[in-house]
Amino acid sequence: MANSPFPYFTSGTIVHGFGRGSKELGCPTANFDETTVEKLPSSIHQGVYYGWAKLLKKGDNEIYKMVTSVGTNPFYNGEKKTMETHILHQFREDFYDETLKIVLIGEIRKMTTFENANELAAAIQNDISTASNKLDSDECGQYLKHSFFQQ
Ligand code: ADP
Ligand code: RBF
Ligand code: MG
Repeated sequence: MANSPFPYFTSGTIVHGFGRGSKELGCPTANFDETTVEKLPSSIHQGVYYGWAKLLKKGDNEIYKMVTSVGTNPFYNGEKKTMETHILHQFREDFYDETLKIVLIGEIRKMTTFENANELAAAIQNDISTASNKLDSDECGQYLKHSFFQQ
C-alpha cells in the first residue's frame, strides 16, 4: 500500500461538542480541536477508524483501544467536519481541555446516515467490537511500544 495514510499519528486538545455522544448515542466521544481536525490529510476521508489513544494526564499512563469518527456527521446534518474519539474504557471523570494522543491504524467503514438514532447507535456498537478485535492482533499491538507513546 504505497499511498496509505496509515498509521496516522496525531494529538490535540479535547473540546466541547453538542453533548449528544453520551446522551443520545450512549457513546461519549472526545472531540478534537479545530486545528487538529484541519491537519488531517485529505486521504483520511469521512469514515470510522480504529487505533490506540493515550491521555496526557498525570497518573494515567495507559494506552487504550479506541474508535475515531471523522466527518460532518450526516445523520445530524452537520456542516462542520469533526474528529471524535471514543475510548474503550470507563473513565471516572471527563477530560475536557486535556491533550489526547492517538494513532489511527485503519478504517472500519465510511461515515453514512441512518434511519434513526437507534440504528446509528447499533452501528457504533458494532464498530467498537470490530475495533476491539482488530486491535488484539500482533500487528496492531506493535504500536503500544512506539516512541510516539513514550512520554
Ligand atoms: P461532547 O459533545 O462535548 O463531545 P460527549 O457526550 O461526546 O460530549 O462526551 C464527551 C466527553 O466525555 C469527552 O470530552 C470526555 O471528556 C468524556 N469521556 C468520558 N468517557 C469517555 C470515553 N470512554 N471516551 C471518550 N470520551 C469520554
Ligand atoms: N455520525 C454519522 O452521522 N454517521 C456515522 O456513520 C457515524 N459513525 C460513527 C461511528 C463511531 C464509532 C462514532 C464514535 C461516531 C460516529 N458518528 C457518526 C458520529 C456521531 O454522530 C457523533 O459522535 C455524535 O453526533 C456526537 O458528536
Ligand atoms: Mg463528543
